[in-house]
Amino acid sequence: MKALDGIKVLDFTHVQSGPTCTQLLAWFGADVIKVERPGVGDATRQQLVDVPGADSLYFTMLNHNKRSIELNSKNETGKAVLTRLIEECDVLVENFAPGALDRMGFSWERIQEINPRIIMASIKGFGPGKYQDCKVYENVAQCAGGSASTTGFLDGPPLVTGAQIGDSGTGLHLCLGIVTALFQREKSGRGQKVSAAMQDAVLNLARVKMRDQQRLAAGPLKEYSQFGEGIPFTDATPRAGNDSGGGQPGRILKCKGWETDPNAYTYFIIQAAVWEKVCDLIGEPDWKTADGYKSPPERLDKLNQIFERIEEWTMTKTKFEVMDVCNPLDIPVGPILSMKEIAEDDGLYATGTMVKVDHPERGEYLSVGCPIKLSDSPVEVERSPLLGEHTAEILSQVLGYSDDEIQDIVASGAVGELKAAAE
Ligand code: CAO
Repeated sequence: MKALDGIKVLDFTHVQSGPTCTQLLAWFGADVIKVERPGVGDATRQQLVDVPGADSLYFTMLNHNKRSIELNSKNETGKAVLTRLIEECDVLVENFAPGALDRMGFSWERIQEINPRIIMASIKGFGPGKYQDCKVYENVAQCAGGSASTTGFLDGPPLVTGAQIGDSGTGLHLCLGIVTALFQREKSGRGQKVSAAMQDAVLNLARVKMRDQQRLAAGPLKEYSQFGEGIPFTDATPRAGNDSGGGQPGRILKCKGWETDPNAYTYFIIQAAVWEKVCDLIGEPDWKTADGYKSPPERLDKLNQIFERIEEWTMTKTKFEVMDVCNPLDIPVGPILSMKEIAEDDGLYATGTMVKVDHPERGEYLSVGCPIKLSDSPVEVERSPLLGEHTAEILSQVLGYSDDEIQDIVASGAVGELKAAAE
């Protein structure tokens, strides 16, 4: 038994943001039915292709545990089938460009008419307002949500991050909204509309930078390195390089081998509680009691000097040796791990955080498993569906069409050619 057993999701999502959300719902046990344009499907199937003729990793890693139906939602018979799907499903998730669903004839009002219990969940780039009609991709959201202006070094341009906080971050937010709406439906008996804008999700994840924006009114941000460097603050939260975002100063420091290995670095935090242990470790025992060093506020204007001294020590160790020495002392440190190192970490496969998946077109590939572990609802990662692989079984088993009716639907051009399920 899985947490969302019995919940049917009409998955009208594409690219990354929406599929991230519906993949989580599938992992939690929902029956996720991905609706794709006949012969075309989700555009990511054919983007960033590494194995010619096979679905790309972009697609396969975002669409595990789903079923795929090919359906033309602009064809009259296709609209009738879609109406039946809306009747049958508990949740409809979509991330089309603004207005696309309305243009198909499926406004929220119409969807509610068809099924008052349905939860309709939408991702758009922006919420209501002057940018509501814009199409938006990941990096636009990172920029508009305040993340880019606060990422990077003070003397460089704004930077986007590798973590897909705009797409996958918004998908996570939407997923929580859907599960919350399902919970409320238990009492109200009604569905509702759940909306998550990518700008809002990024801003939520960059919340601490809005905290700092307001703290500027009370004077310079003393935890930022620029304070110790004597560089004046402007009226907006600046970029802070690798400074810790919180009250415990931290930096990325070089480790043994940094000259040739771009990831031979560690993150090192001088948490106040372990300051004395840090001083002993780096051979500066006097700093435990010296004026200007003994308390956290005294150290704020000399963090660069302190971290340079710590770096002299970390450069004598590999990033893993730094972990081995510091962990028993409760000094918080973390190695900068490359994707290669993560892909080779057996411990992550043991927990299901990394998985190996078989695929009929591409063979075995690595994927990231479910990062949320439920003790009573374990996740088994299954491969993504081929385009239209489940059209026939969804028409017959979920929607109850007879063989003759299915032949008529195929003849109308509303669905692609029926395929036998692949192994
Ligand atoms: N049958 C028939 N038509 C279909 C269909 C189906 N099964 N599925 C989609 N379509 C149609 C849509 O109705 C739309 O047609 P119209 O423009 O005539 O109304 C058309 O396909 C294209 O949809 P789209 O505008 O959503 O797609 P796009 O590639 O042009 O834009 C994106 C992509 C992501 C920019 C846009 O969907 C968007 O802004 N989404 C919201 C924000 C978002 O999620 N962005 C993150 C994406 S992940 O990086």
